[in-house]
Amino acid sequence: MTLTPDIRTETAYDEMEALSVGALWRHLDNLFPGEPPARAVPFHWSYRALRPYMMHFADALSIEDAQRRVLMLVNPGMRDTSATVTGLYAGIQIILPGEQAQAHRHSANAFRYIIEGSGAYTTVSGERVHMNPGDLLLTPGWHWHDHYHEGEGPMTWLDGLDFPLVNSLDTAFFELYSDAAQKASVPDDLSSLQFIHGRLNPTWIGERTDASPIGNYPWAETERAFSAIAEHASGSEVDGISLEYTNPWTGGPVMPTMSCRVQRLVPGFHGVPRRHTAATILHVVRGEGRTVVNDQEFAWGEKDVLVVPSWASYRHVNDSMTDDAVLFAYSNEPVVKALGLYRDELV
Ligand code: 1HN
Repeated sequence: MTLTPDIRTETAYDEMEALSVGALWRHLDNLFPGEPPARAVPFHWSYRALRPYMMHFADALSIEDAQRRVLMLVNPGMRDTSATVTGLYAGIQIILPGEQAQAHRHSANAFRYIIEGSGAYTTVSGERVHMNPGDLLLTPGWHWHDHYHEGEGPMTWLDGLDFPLVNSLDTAFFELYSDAAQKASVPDDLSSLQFIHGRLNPTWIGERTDASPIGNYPWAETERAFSAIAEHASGSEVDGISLEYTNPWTGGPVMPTMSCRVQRLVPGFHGVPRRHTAATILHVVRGEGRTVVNDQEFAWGEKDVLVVPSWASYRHVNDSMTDDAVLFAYSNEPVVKALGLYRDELV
């Protein structure tokens, strides 16, 4: 007996496709993999290899034409979204003396981790925030921001954004500001001056935002923390002396979608391997070392960038017996945790 004499299995799949219908039994393995599939691949970008291209375009392309002069670090497994790893993006931006990068805002959260040079500032919601190597500057979603370089020599920094996540949720908005630059409306570096002391929050500020109100977490503070901790803690056996930049209102990550950390790997550090479901981007602040991701070994040097996808095992090694290695790391851990999807294990 047949219930529907007009339907034949041989042609049914095509007919259903024309109706925008799929057969779950043919897709179960794809849709419900036993463990996270490797869409983002482990990858390493050498700063030394990128720098000539940055310098070339600093010469060949005006800031007005580019709006932002940035080399995107695109994961070979995620070319369709320009993501560096799941949910996250990294790029290297270069700005020359006298250049003004047009003011704009977007719903994506952003930060900059300063690599080379000094004398530039970014204006975020009317506050000029000055940049020096090793500083972490925040531009939370929908804050107007523009950059100006009043110093000498090129400046470069790592841009971190969550736009791959924002785009995947169809929540991307973008607007140009009416002028190239915002006018300063508060004293320079005000938010850092008011908040950076950590456990002393200004009581007169009413609005407690889920993104940190701090414009700049300066390298000088990071260095103070590392030297105060010195050898009094051995840190994490996986990540070394790993410190998280925090939102002073919550004690949590600096922005709702991205956790930013800085980690010191002492001379001779051999990390224990681990994997977790947060995707991570690492930038080498100083030193040299290697990271083994799954079965692949990546040797890294100063200013390089490296990605560890979700559920890839990783272990860090600092082979030097005399010098520290310092890594800046950011991840989508707050998103993964907020959704109850975080898992980790030593492997
Ligand atoms: C952006 O606004 C900046 O403000 C840098 O410097 C990189 C990448 C994608 C979208 C917006 C910046 C960006 C970006």
